[in-house]
Amino acid sequence: MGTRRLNSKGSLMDHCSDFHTFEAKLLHLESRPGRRSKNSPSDDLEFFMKCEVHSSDIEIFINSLKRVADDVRIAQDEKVPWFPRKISDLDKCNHLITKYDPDLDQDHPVSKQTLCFKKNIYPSIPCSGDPLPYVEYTPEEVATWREVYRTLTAIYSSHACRQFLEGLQQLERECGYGEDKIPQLRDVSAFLKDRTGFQLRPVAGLLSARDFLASLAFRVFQCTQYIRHSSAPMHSPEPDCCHELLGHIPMLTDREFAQFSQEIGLASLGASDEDIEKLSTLYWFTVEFGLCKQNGAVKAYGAGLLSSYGELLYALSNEPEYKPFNPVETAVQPYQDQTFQPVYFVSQSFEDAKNKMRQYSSTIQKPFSIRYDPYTCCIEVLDNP
Ligand code: HBI
Ligand code: NLE
Ligand code: FE
Repeated sequence: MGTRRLNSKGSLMDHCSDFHTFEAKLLHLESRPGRRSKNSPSDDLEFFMKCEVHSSDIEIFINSLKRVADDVRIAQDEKVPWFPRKISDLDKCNHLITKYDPDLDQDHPVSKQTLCFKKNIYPSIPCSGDPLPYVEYTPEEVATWREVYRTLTAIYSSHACRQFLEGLQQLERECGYGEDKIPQLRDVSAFLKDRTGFQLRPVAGLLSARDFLASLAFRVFQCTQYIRHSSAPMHSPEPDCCHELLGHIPMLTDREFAQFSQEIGLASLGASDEDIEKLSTLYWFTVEFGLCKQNGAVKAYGAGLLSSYGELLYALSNEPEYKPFNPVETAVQPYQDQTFQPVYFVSQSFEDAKNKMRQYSSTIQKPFSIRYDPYTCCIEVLDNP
């Protein structure tokens, strides 16, 4: 995004098509008598405009404006995309993206409750500080949870990494996890906050990668609260509460993994669109679909695997391709968000993944550096000299 001020030659209307073509958002428009004709202002007006366009269009937009404007400038202070600096700023990080519109795509089964969440209850998402809403799930929804829980827990001991198994055990002992009821985000959030400082926030569906990653910087995990349709319990292309509660939450009870997740979030703050795309791909192949070596065997730690019986079996069969986790390569690997991944990345250990990610993040170019203050939960921005 950029901001320009221009002092237009000729008629304002002559130049509107540029604004239209680049979908420029007009932030300010002012006209005043031209300096050379104080006596007859209406004949010669100067226009000052301030607008925003997408960063990828800036150069070409500026060039076309320069043909008609005396003075075109990029506002220095707005070159860096906006990012949250305190936890309450996350109230502005809830831009949903629609991959599926259930009204248009009849093949994608979603439960009635999902539609209700998406259409009515949210997006009046609770603000930071509000108690998380309790949800009454229908008997059919609880039956779906039971089936997912039973089938997955039957294979976790051979397929899941050690940290996941320990986390799930704690949740079963101390947070009411079990097949008979869907855990409530409010209870799980309180439990997690005690362990690793992570807290949950309900969200109505897939968020933009920038918003989703930004919340991780504050140890806030944005969670869907509705459940997949009963006709497809073994795999859902989009996140649902089975994915969040079974895939992500046990991992987020682990201190090292919590740190890893937060660091991806911190790296994303104020990053360019291209860097967000790469970080989001790295998140995808680690937090969502990562594999790691443990005692000589390959185990799953990615939440997208640990919440999908179908993909968990597939990922640890000899069908898919494995590559060693290496951020520079992994960041540009195309990924699949509708069905199983064709390739998975294997880390030597979490520590190794964390060190490699840290090294990678330090190469992301930003005109400032940041520090997270855990006492105030605020981001301190330090200008680079
Ligand atoms: N939104 N609610 C939600 N949950 C996710 O897991 C999620 C998202 N938006 C983007 C996203 N994941 C991916 O782009 C990650 O790779 C960041
Ligand atoms: N495929 C996963 C599941 O079925 O639980 C969800 C993935 C969300 C990124
Ligand atoms: Fe996820």
